[in-house]
Amino acid sequence: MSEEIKHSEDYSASNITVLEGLEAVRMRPAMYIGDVNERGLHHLVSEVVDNSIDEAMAGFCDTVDVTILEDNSICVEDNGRGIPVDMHEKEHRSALEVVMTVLHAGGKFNKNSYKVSGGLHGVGVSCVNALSDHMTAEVFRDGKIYRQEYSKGLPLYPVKEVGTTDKRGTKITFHPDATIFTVTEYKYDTLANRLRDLSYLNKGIKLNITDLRTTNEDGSHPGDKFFSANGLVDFINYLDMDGNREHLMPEPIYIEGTRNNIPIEIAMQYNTSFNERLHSYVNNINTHEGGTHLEGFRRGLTTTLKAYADKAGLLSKLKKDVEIEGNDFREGLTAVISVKVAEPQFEGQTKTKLGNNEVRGAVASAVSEMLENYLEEHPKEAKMIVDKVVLAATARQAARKAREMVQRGSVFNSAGLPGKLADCSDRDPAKCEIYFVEGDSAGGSAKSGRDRHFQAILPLRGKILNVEKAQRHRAFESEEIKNIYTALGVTIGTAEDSQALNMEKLRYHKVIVMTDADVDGSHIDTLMLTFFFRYMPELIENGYVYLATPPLYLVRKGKRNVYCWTEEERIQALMELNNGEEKGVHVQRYKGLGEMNPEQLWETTMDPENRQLRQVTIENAASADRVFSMLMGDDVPPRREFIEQNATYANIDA
Ligand code: 0RA
Repeated sequence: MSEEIKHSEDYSASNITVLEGLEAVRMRPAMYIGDVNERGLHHLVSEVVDNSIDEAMAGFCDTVDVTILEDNSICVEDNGRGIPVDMHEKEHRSALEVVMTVLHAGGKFNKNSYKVSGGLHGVGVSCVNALSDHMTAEVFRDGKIYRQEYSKGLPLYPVKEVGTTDKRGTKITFHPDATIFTVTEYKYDTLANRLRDLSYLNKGIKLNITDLRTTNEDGSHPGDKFFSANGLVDFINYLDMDGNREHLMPEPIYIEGTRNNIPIEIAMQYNTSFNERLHSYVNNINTHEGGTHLEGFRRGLTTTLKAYADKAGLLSKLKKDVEIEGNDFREGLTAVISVKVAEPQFEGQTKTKLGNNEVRGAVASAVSEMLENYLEEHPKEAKMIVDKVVLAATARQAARKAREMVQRGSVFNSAGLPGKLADCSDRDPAKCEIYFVEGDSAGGSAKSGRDRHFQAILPLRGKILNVEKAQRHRAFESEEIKNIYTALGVTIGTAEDSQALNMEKLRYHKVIVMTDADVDGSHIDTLMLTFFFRYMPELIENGYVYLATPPLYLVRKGKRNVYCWTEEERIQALMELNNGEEKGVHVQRYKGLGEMNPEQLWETTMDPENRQLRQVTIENAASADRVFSMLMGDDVPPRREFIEQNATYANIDA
């Protein structure tokens, strides 16, 4: 057998494995990237950017440029060493081709730097390639430019030299395959927010984004440049820069070190608010659901602060019947925790909860040691923190009494439900919905119009409390908020966490806020979403929270009614019913839900067959957090500016 034949057999043999790998990704994309909707689409960018971040963290590059092209292709370019292009001995093709086409091949070339970043599933660039109808890889190395293109993951030609350059680096351009994804339009804010997070999580790297799809008045393109010299310390300051939080310390406490080979980085700061802001990351991935690193942080924080307070005799101010507990250390705390774990195990509903047990102790001991040092060296700050904790414990005592009220309930009917609740008859939560409706009159229409088998109605009287500005026990004293808890059937406190939401008895899996399509209505939406985000984030995480969308217009000619949700639909309806003429048709602008009769409300806004519910999701917890405190806080100028710039909830993808 000649050498040449043997070679080609090997080549085709390895091609078959490649094909099988790519086929698997295209058959079950969700298994690799989470989903094929907006989240998965944006996830592709993270996968590619993460490789460049790895190269930067290994010390070989300092800039990553992300460009959204006119056709929603994404280009990611770095100034690193460039992916090697030499022939791969066993595979008989270039290393670049292997990295780009073989599942999980990326790591093999990166022995020296152990891979710590990586997208949600760390699937690598070959997976992005498989899900792209077109991809181009360009490598700038040794003065030359190399190129290879692919379609659905398969090379269109072997790697070729296409010119000379004095640049160094790697440039990957891909266009997501519209036969795989339900949406293919990139959202600038989603990508920019992700890059901003990454710049704080990986200090020293310049991350730039440019959007070529639109042009500014001066001919330039919209874009942002993200760079952080101080990493998590800058992150804390950014998160709290909303005008509503006064920091208690001149600088955040910063902890950086390695325990049991686990790199750990933490920054924390106490402020004058009542909310806890805790963002945790594992290998640059936002762990929404927390996990062992967070447990370790809380344990280290609580034991160290408690021991310090005891030793310094600072707990004497505490009333006799008040016991200090873990949660008291969290009021007004902003903290970001970032750990790098070689083989992370992700668990939980959305696979964003760290499961590795070895991380808990490592973080706890790192926090204890470094925090102890800090407290010894900063007695003034230490006292301020302990005083705040004592105050929180005292307030919690009051809150507990209010909570007991919530659970006991005086305004409830014989079934222990709020008197204003028109409940449904079905008892299977998965089938049941509850509508929170603005105003008693719309509440009345909703009650008559609904399907009482599975739809419950709770009318809201006016605006609910702005929880962004209230202490927890004040919130629990509010009648409306008590009603919401009782109607939903949820309580506060689980076996693991006395503050967590107990959803075991949740009575509805669709929680729908229905308000007028006007300024007041959108204010109520925001108040309600703020409440759910701060007090019941588990509901949002599970995908249970929705906004109803009543139509804006009714266009009527004779017996034909057409409901319209947008201006375009109104014009379209005029075309269809009356050749575009205004005369001879009746156009009604709905200002409030109350203007619709029960049948119309059912037909347009409540009937599962016709209605358009908007599911509330949180695509980036850090930005959502800022958005809520900005929208609901005291500081009006930034809020106005924000609302002007963002017609919809920017990061609360409702
Ligand atoms: C492994 C080895 C070398 C470079 C890279 C990986 C690399 C991969 C990516 C992916 C995106 N950008 C990247 N930049 C570099 C080079 C090893 C050497 O030159 O000795």
